[in-house]
Amino acid sequence: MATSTQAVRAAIGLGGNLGDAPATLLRALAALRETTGIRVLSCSQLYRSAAVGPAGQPDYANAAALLETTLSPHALLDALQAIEEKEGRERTIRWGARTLDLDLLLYGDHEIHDQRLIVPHAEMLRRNFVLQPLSDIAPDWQVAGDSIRNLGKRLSGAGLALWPDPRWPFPPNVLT
Ligand code: A4P
Ligand code: MG
Repeated sequence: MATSTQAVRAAIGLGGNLGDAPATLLRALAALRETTGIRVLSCSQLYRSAAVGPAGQPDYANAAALLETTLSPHALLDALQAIEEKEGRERTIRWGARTLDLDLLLYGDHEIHDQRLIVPHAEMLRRNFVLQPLSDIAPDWQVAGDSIRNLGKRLSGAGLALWPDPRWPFPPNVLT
């Protein structure tokens, strides 16, 4: 896998709305920890959010994690997609229901626009289920000239709530 020498801080979004989604997200975090070139620094609280996309889907479990990585952005995307596939992710309908979705939200201060990768993630600033979890762990990260905390406050909290699950071990702002 392509690696760069210097570690870069990256943020990812985790989501899923089929099966036991909190358990799937926990397995994804364990798989990230086991990936060479990735260190998981912290993870947000677990949220429940109303699905954005085709109607009639179950609610999502959503969370965000902060990583330190020596992988290039594209190698990191490869790693995320390999974990999605291990969890039985099938790519059929855009924004359709899925066991696991891992999005690369931020990669240092890099801006990437190519056929495989758009970073910062194209939809993140419009999504409370991304910015709220990210505010738990990276409130001061600057994106588009403002902090994640402020950007999140501008969005309505509609459709978003904490998902209390005794299996979820991450309180906000705690390094794991
Ligand atoms: N891609 C480009 N940029 C990125 C990036 N920054 N991170 C490309 C990850 N992938 C990126 O993604 C399609 C292609 O996007 C990938 O092959 C990659 O090269 P996908 O995961 O196969 O398909 P998708 O997820 O259905 O499409 P998309 O457009 O990535 O959707 P999103 O933005 O991931 O949204 N509602 C709630 N409540 N919570 C959610 O988490 N998630 C989605 C998916 C929809 N509705 C949701 C949620
Ligand atoms: Mg996606």
